[in-house]
Amino acid sequence: MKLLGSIVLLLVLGSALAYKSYSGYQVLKTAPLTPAAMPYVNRLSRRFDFWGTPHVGRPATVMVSPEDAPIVIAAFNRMRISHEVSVADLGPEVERERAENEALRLALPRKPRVAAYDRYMTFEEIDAHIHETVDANPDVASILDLGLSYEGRELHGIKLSNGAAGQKSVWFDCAIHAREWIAPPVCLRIIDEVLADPALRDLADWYILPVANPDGYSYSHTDERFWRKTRRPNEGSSCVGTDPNRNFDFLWDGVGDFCSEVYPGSSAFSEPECGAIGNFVSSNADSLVLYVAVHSYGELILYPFGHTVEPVPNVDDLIAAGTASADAIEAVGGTRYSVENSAAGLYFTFGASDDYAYGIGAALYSYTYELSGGGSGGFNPPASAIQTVVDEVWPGLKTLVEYSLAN
Ligand code: 0X9
Ligand code: ZN
Repeated sequence: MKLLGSIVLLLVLGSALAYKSYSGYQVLKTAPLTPAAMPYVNRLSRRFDFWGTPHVGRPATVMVSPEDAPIVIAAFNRMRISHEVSVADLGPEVERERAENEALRLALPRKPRVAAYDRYMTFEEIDAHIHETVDANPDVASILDLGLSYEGRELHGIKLSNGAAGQKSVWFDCAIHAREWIAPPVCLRIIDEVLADPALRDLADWYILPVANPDGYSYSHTDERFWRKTRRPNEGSSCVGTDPNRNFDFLWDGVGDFCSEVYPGSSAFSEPECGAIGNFVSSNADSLVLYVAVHSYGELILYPFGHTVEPVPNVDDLIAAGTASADAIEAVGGTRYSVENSAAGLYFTFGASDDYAYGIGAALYSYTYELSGGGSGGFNPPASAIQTVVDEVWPGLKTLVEYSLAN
């Protein structure tokens, strides 16, 4: 018994030790960015970890280690970008949020076939939930098997369908960026709603992937709260991982530092997680009407392209559908999402999933939703905020589906 107690204590201590403390890390916040500041911020964002999407007219937020803080502050000063310290020491904040999440996980055990919106679920819990949901609804639900992640986790989503041939289809993926924990509950809510409403299944076949980067998502639970990338090691570097949202095979840009949070990978689709989604999108191009990647944070509805502000051919429809969606979100509780071209803030990106789905001609309607932020670093809305976010975003996504299928 004594031995068992010691083993448990060692395990608990071990997992606490394995978790990155973020002690001494700071969060810096700039004044609203001027257009002139954008190219500098863009350059800095290749090396330092900017949170949310840096955007002209809005403050930018960057997390810095104790070693990097003076470098970034000096760069801001040189570029005349005024800034302040918004979190002086992230360590205690992250620890508190982690303790809260752990306590909730113990206090609120998962119920079979019930998605949790009162706490953050682990990858294993979400995967179990999807399987139970499919088992309980064999007539309308099936596993969407996209293969394996780099570390061998199953890329399992769900297909919801009325079974009719020749249906149009819509796609949603969540948490391709590991730390964006508020995203999977949105995907799970879509599943709940479409299961409950046959009329939604008559509209289209629904494909939903609640955790698109399961290795990174798991790692952000066990080791580093603010992990963003995949977990594939980079040959010749101690820096692990690729930004999956720079790894898609559309205008893939091979220039990048292994250690950057936006490292695009060794080749387009070097990451199995991205290749799996890309493969699905390209092989379902005939039926796919709408592609949505759910991210956090920023309260933005972004449409293609990310590499140019030149309007795409159906830009009017993209804006109209996005605006209808934003209106539906606002009607719930007043939160206003802004509908924008991904590059409009002059933050150019290449190889993103939304641009791939649109650019290869698979989905005429393609978006990235940046949900609301919260908590110490924007990626940690308290668990008590999850329900509010899913309650307001679901009507917006439903409106988006209805609009894109009707036009
Ligand atoms: O930069 C990204 O990948 C997304 N922002 S995030 O803060 N979640 O990392 C925005 C992607 C928007 N789409 C394109 N730029 N194509
Ligand atoms: Zn993201």
